[in-house]
Amino acid sequence: MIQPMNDPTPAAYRSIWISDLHLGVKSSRPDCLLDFFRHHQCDYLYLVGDMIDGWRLKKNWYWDQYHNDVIQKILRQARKGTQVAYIPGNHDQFARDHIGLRLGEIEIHRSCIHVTADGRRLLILHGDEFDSIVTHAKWLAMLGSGAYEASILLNRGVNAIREKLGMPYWSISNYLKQKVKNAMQFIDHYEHAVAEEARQRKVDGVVCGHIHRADIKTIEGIDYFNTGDWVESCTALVEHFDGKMELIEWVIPKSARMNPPIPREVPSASAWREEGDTQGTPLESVT
Ligand SMILES: [Mn+2]
Repeated sequence: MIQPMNDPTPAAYRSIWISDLHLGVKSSRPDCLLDFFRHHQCDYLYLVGDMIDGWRLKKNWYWDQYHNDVIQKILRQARKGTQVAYIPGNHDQFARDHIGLRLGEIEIHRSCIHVTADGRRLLILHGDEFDSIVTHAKWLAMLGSGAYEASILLNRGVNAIREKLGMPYWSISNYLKQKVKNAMQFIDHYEHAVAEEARQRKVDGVVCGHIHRADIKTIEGIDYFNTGDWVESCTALVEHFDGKMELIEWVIPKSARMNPPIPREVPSASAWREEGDTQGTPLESVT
């Protein structure tokens, strides 16, 4: 049984951004996020996408009491006056059918603008839009590269010889090195594509998620913030009352973790849909 705990006095922030909780996936950490919300409160809460992993509805769907509790906690914050905006991502894109509507007290946007206490305008989006740009750019870059052609030919030759000799060979270290290099290149290209979008929309910065890599940095004069995720890293982006931005990594020591969750019945996607269909005031959305 889950023990009720007395809520501590939470630290107050002007804004909090979280993303990539992936509820429905077993590795999701709603218990961590629940604990984070017990210790942190804010005036503006942004849910920056992939909160629910609809892609898992058909197989390997996982749902326990923490999943319910964390949703309840967010809804309760909204009722108590926190302004909550939900920007669906690619894993919860079913909610993108409800852009401009309200889910209870929660506004649903495709993307939106947040103005910080010190007057900076930040574009808030999930960020999966930039996957194709990155992939396309990578493909173009690779196609024009003689080294790429050569490596493919060489690889073919090596494979053919290996096959004839009946010698299995697998250079795992080369494989991994390449994997890491590609991942780093992808992240770099992705971040630049997102920052470029912010520049074109004439804002000062951008807050996104999607790549599960929390970061605060400046990319060619644009403030880039990535909220990270609640699957591995458990990170939130916060804005202090003076507009200062900070990343918080929320780790619960194993010994302090709550008791194992109780498995619950799977909620259907249609139930979620119906809830989103409730009438609400259409809000201005940046698209
Ligand atoms: Mn995503």
